[in-house]
Amino acid sequence: QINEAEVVLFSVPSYACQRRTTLDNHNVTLTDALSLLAENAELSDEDGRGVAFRRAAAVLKALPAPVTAMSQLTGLPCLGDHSLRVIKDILENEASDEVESTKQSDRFKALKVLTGIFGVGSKTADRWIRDGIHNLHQLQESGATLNRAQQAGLEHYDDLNQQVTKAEADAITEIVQEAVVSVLPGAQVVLTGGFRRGKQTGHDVDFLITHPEEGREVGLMPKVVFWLESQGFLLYQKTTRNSYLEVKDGPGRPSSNMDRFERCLSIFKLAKKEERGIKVAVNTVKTRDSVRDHTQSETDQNPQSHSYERHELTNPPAHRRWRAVRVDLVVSPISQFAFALLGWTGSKLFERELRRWAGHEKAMSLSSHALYDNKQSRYLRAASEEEIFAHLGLEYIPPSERNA
Ligand code: DGT
Ligand code: MG
Repeated sequence: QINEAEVVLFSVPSYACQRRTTLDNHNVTLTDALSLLAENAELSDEDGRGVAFRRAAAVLKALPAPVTAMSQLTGLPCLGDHSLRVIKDILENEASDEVESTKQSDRFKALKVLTGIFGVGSKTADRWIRDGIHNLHQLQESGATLNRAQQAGLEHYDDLNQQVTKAEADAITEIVQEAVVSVLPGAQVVLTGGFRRGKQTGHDVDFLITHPEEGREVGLMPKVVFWLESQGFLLYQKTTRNSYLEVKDGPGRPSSNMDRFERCLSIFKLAKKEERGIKVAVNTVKTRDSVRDHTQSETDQNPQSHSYERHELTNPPAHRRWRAVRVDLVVSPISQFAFALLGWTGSKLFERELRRWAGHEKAMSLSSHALYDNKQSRYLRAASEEEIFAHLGLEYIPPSERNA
């Protein structure tokens, strides 16, 4: 029995963008449980419930020590009845029945497997499940029509469901840098997403590209894509105008340079570690793969190098020397760069909370393009992330502390 006087009480501000959340999470069991319920809600098209669980998990991620008693949570924000019930179950019984039964449920398992295909969202997965498709085998047998992204997603399913390491992200950074500088000297490449926040693994690698002279970035994306494609680095790519958030951008009219904001969703063909460093490594790989010149003894000598092929369902070549990796490229004009950098660094919840803070507390609209002040009816300029936090009346939080 814990004496009340010994219980550590916690206190955190209510918006995640007011808090410092490092990767040092003292409540992994609790946050994993709440994140699983969030994921299940999101996959079931219940976004409101999903956000509630994400916010609750984020509060626990920001605590300086493990939670040991419910009484410690008194007064903490964002912990609704449902989340508190889950936390209580885990503190008392080491597990939550709801979390365990969700994890075991056929529907959740099927949604996970199907949305694990690049290009497949919860709506498509739900439709397939209603047609009796619960796994990749059934999908392949069903004759369902797949778009180009989904075909690529299915083909590289195992690779794309294996976490990308920091070393792989660094190797891809070098390739992207070479591509960008070759087609536009002086252009800059920044690693964003989870890796910028200091994560050691990720589901993809995110880049933001700009040029210090406004306007020079126009037309850059197709050239970069052409360079990468001609060097054999791309297994799939689709370039789109970025339309994310613009709809919700509020009263401010979208700025005229918005249509310059381009995004390329791609799948890279990354040579495995022992193959990297060889100039035009991928082309070498291709030749070697096609002539199948590798011997069994190579496999024995270097068992780890073939770990990517394990459980290969849809793409079974025996000894590939490369793996598929999801890579996102975004090009931004320098005038919007700070907003784009802040918007693409994440975490997703941190971003959502920044926008909620801006709207609810400051009557401002924040996007990856701009910050609009509704009271002054004007856009606020910023050349750095620090300036954006200052406009928002927030203490600056560095990327490594945005892991909400
Ligand atoms: P990961 O890749 O699973 O390790 O985790 P993150 O944090 O890198 O997440 P990711 O790659 O999905 O997205 C990176 C950040 O970019 C994320 O925090 C929010 C933002 N983001 C994602 N998709 C979009 C989009 O379509 N438009 C904009 N403006 N931002 C996006
Ligand atoms: Mg990412």
